[in-house]
Amino acid sequence: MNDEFFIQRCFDLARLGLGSVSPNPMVGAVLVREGKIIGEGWHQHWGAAHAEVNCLRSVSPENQHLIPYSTLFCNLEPCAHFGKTPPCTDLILAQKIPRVVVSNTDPNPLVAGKGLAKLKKAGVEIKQGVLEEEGRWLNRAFFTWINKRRPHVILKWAQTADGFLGKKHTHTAISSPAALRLVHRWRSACDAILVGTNTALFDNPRLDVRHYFGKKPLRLVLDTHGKIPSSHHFFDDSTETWIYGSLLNGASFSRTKFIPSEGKILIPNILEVLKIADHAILMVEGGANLLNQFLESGYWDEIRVLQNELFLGEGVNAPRLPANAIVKEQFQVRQDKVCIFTR
Ligand code: AOF
Ligand code: ZN
Repeated sequence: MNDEFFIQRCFDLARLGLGSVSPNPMVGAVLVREGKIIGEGWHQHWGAAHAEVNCLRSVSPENQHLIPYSTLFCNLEPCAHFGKTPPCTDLILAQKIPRVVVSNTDPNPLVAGKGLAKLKKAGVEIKQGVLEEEGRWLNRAFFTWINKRRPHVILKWAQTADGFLGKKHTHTAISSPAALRLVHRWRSACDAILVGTNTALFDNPRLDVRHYFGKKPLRLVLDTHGKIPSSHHFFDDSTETWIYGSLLNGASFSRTKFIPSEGKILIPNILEVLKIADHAILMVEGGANLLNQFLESGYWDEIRVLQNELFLGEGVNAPRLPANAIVKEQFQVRQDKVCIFTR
């Protein structure tokens, strides 16, 4: 069994934190002695124990004596700072672990190479960069959050085979139930979902996670001209919602916040407000106008397109993919082709 095999296992463990750790990274750790895994752990919730801590805690009493003869695999460089939890490097040194293998160095300026340097200085053998590209893709939202200092922006749309989002001024169901389930899974892994006025008006979306399980993201809608009827799902106060527009007369809400705004809302402002609230992953679900605004301004990190076999003949044109978009993942969900692009 080589180092890549165990880093791959770290990725699998890390992924169990999807939807629960943002804006922290997804991290998994594995302790290996002579090719045998004797401990495993992952970062389970934001603010809770780091992967390395959970991994070492999982070692059975009869295997504890093997720790100073084992290799610790971790997809992210162990931290060297006091955050919500103490530094993982101190734990590694206290447990006398002689070898550490990582995929990515931590871009967080509080760590940024300091973790590995500290371990190296203390005589720990270090190997870094194992499956580095896979690790960066897994934690792409975290890398955006730290490197670009703003939320990771995912643009998502469903289109027909002939390139339409739907018929004009009416709701058109395009995706199959299986694809819908996938979208709800994507939602549960996001911190916030945004739609424009027309989508909210004509589709009346709930923007919830009823076809999957897990976290319900914040709903965000632009309604600066007060066009969305108060009977629409957006005003049902069922989950945390931000409405860019004016407060409804006489209505009282507990989970719905109105952000007073007039005229055009600038994308950097939306991203800034999300950032202040620690919402690090935003999915924009339409409509065409809003998606095009994100594309034209360059505020996108990922594009997810579901394409069905339907032919509509006419309707609202799907956004045009930017020239610098490259396919990163491609798969089929029943009759829907799913494509994930990055830049
Ligand atoms: C690790 N192992 O499992 C994770 C790390 O506030 P804290 O203490 O949770 O620290 C959060 C930062 O620590 C986060 O921004 C990232 O730099 C690093 N995350 N590091 O060694 C882990 N989740
Ligand atoms: Zn740590």
